[in-house]
Order: sequence, then structure tokens, then C-alpha cells
Amino acid sequence: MRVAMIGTGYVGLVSGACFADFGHVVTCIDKDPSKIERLERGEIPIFEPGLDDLVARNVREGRLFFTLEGAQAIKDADAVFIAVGTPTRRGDGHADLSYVYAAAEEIAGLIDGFTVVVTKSTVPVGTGDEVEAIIRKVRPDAQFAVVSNPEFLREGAAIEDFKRPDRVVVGTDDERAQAVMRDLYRPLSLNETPIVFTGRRTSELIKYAANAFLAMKITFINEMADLCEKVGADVQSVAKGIGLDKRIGAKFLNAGPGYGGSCFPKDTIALVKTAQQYGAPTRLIETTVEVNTARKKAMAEKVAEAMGTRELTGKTIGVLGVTFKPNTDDMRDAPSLDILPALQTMGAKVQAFDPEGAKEAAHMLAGVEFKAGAYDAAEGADALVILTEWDQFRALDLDRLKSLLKAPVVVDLRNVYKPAEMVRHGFTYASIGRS
Ligand code: UPG
Repeated sequence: MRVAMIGTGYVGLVSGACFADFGHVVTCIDKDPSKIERLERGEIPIFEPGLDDLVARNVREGRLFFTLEGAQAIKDADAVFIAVGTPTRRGDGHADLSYVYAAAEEIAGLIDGFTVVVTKSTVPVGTGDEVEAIIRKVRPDAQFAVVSNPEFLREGAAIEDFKRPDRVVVGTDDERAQAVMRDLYRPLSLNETPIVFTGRRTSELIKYAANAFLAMKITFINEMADLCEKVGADVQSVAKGIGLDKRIGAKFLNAGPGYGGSCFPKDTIALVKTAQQYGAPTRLIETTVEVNTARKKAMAEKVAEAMGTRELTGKTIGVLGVTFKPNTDDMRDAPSLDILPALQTMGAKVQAFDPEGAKEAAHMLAGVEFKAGAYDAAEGADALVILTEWDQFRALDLDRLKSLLKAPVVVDLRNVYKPAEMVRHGFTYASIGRS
């Protein structure tokens, strides 16, 4: 199969490389010349484990191409994927679809022979109808079908999620398009991955419903954690105790500083807006958004509380991890973007270390001093905050850490360490939902 992938952001690049690895011939198209130049040189613009090798191998073996000029690839393609950004629109919280519609216009003038146009981008219900209308208007005679095929890729584990997904969702009633989609994902039939064929609008909604449900699940356990702290219970045991019930499931029950990232914050807000627009408000998700926003701010208070003061002037706080999760350099909607400025507003000086995110974070976190390693971030600090659970923070030399800190206060917002162990090492230790 020949695939054209419009957009070489996170989703486009991972999907393009994985489809090439499935044996298809994939051309990734982007309007940003510097990005295409870098990709052609084999440089990957994002940090995603395994992606550099996957891209290099498929380029070498002649299945993966990058170009600024996508016209020929779109003409030749059996399937053209739209994998462009759908950021929150300034002012009203709806998803900004201008890049999706621009891609549809571009495709419209080029498709040749029966072509499946696939929206991979996360798009509100009804966007597929609009994409179809745009193409139909330009080319009333064109043979094409617009399909919704949402991605469920976690950053940091995206290749695994693409190649071994729990399911693939394909939204189209067109049988020819269904056959093309089945062929594209054929390697997954080996491990019997279910492909859920459904209507296009349903598929578009599945994506938002999935992310909103996961965001709600995290927010639920975060509220349980707060309650645990008050009543002297342990949130990790609560999570285990409920998660073993298969109706609930064990995943996404890690309490923390609030969810962040490129998807949950934007998609929950967009779903709330769509639901309001259609007169069917999703109150649970509205509350989830509110609770999560407040939580990120409350984390700065938690740090101050652990330090036993509200006045942080003259205090230095060391921070480990600023990206929204480990194994990524992505800073989009990272909790650090709320928590660190709040600490600074309270008067603190912040020094931080992140294994991959420092470069990106440096210009988003004004006044934060980035250090070369975890121990450097701890040195001379009045408290150390663990904000992102990178593996390398899981086995720190606690005695060394204690000797470097000015005051032995550790605020572990990811429950990386065991309270008893930290107390044994002489730390004042605060974590999430554990006494
Ligand atoms: N998080 C928690 N506790 C948990 C699990 C996650 O606090 O138990 C936080 C995590 O720290 C992060 C956020 O939730 O801030 C999102 O994490 P995760 O879902 O692992 O990362 P994403 O890469 O944002 O992936 C989500 C969906 C994925 C979807 C993608 C884009 O998991 O299926 O494709 O968003 O829509």
C-alpha cells in the first residue's frame, strides 16, 4: 500500500514510521523546511524511545520518505492520512481545525483514483463530514472516502502502542475504505488485535470519550489520595484494592500532581465544549477539568506545607523532572508549568533537572535554573520535589542526597519512594495520598 502522511508531528511521525515498518511505502509531508531537512538527515525532532532506529531502518530500506512537496505522494497514495495539530482555539476552547481543513483543501486538488482520506488527528464529531464536503466541493467527481481512525498512542510508549494496540478504531461505512484500512493494519491480525468498525461520528467521539474517561479516572484517584491523607489511608493500596476488580481495572490509577500533556487537557476541554454546543453537557468532565486545574496549583502549597512555611523568600527548591511524564521531552501542559511559577510567586528560587526536557523547558519556565544532574538540582536546596517519575530518579543515593540538601525535605509528587524508607534515612517526606 502507498501511504501519504500529512504532518510530521508526534502522531504523524510515529504512525508513518510504523506503517513503513509494516511494509507499506510511506511519504511523510510537512510544510516546515527545517523539520524535513532534519528528518532527511536522520535527526528526529522529538524524543521518543526507539523512534530514531525505526525511522533510520525504514528510510534505509526504501519504505519511508520525507518531503516538503507532497503532491506526487498524495496522487499516488491509496490512503492519505491527516495528522496535523488540533490545538485549543484561543478564546473559546474549541479545537482549532484550520490545519485539518487546509490539509483537506490540499488533498482535494490532488487525489487520483479511489483514495481513502483518513483523519488521524483528534477532531471533534462532525469534522469528517466537513473534510468530505471540502473535497467534494473542489472535486465533485473524485472517488474517495473519508475515514476516522483515531490514535491511542502514549508518548514514551508510542511505538509499542502502535504495534500492539488494545484495539484499532475505524469509522466509515464505505466497504472499499474498510478493506483498505484492514490491509493497512494487516500485521496486527497476527496478534488478533480487534478492529472496531463503526460510523465516522462514533469513531470521532470514541477518541474523546477514551481520553476523557482516562482523565476522569486519574482525577478520581487524585481526589481519593487527598482523602487518604486526611483519614490516614494509603492511596496505592486503595488503587490496588479497587483496580483488581476487572470492572475497574488497575491502570491509570496512579495518583500524582494532576494530568498534563498534549492530549488530556486539550481533549477534555474540547469535549466539554462540543457537549455544551449540542445541549448535552458532560458534567463529570467539566468537573474533572476544574479539579485538575486546581490540583496543579495546590501542589505548590503542598511543597510549602512540607517545608513548614508559607514564606518561601530566600528558599531554594530543587525539582526533579519537568516534562509532563517520563520518556518524553514534551512540555505541553506539563504540571511543572503551573507548579514552578507558583513556587516562584511564593518567593522561592527554583533549580531543576530533567533528562530530556530541559532545552524545551528553559524558555517556558522563566527564572528556573537548569542543572546538569539530579544531585546538582538537590545541592543547597531547602527541599527537593520529585515531579516526573523518570526511571533514573527511582534509585537515588539517599545518603548522598541528604548530605547535599540544605534541609532534608523531599516532596515526592509521584510516590516513587516508600515513606518508611525515607523516614529511616532522616528525611521529612511528603508524598501523595500516603501518611
Ligand atoms: N497520569 C497520571 N496517573 C496515571 C496515568 C497518567 O497522573 O495513572 C498522567 C501522566 O502523568 C500525564 C497524563 O496523565 O500527565 C497523560 O499520561 P499518558 O496517558 O500516559 O500520556 P499521553 O501521551 O498524554 O497519552 C494520552 C493517552 C493516549 C492518547 C494520547 C493523545 O493515554 O491513548 O493517544 O493521550 O490523545
